[in-house]
Amino acid sequence: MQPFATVLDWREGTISPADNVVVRRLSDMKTMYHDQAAMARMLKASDPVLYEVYEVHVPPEAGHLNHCCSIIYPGKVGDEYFMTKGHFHAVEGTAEIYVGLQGEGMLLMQTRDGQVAHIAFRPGVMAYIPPYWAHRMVNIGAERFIFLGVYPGNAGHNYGTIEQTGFARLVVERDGAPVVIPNPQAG
Ligand code: S6P
Ligand code: ZN
Repeated sequence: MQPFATVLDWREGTISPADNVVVRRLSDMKTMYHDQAAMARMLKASDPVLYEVYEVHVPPEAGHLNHCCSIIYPGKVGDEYFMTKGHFHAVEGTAEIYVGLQGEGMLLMQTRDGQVAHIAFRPGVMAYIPPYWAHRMVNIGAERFIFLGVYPGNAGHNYGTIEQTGFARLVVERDGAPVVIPNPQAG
């Protein structure tokens, strides 16, 4: 294939041209927030977009690099901040790099054998997510949280494990500030 370029608008979080834009709404995340009553109340009123991902497709092979830009909107379900679904890569031995572009976030990570980690994001923070670590981003600020992701072409996504077990840590608001706490419901 030939070299190519796209344009990343790092203030807006868009990539032009993008091959695909993933749009995730509250209703796509029904079971993922700890306060199910708050989720039900919010869904009765509306079904807002929680985040979008501008994706550039490359061949799904190990030598290639997927790159995409995610925008998580500000907000909470109950006391839990808007976040991505979170996933292991389908090919678990693949890493990822996240770079913070706008806003404030928290990166939650965990392994299948019970290790957990988190990294606070502001513009310029560049995190390395090693192979075998599941990852979820959370918007802990009042503005949009925008970050770039780069990961191997063959990585794929496994959402099922996180859907079943949840994340070991939650990011919730306490006394007006974000805190990372153990998830009492984690399986
Ligand atoms: C892909 C990479 C990101 C996420 C995106 C949305 O490996 O980690 O592009 O896909 O931030 O998160 P999620 O968990 O819904 O895929
Ligand atoms: Zn990933």
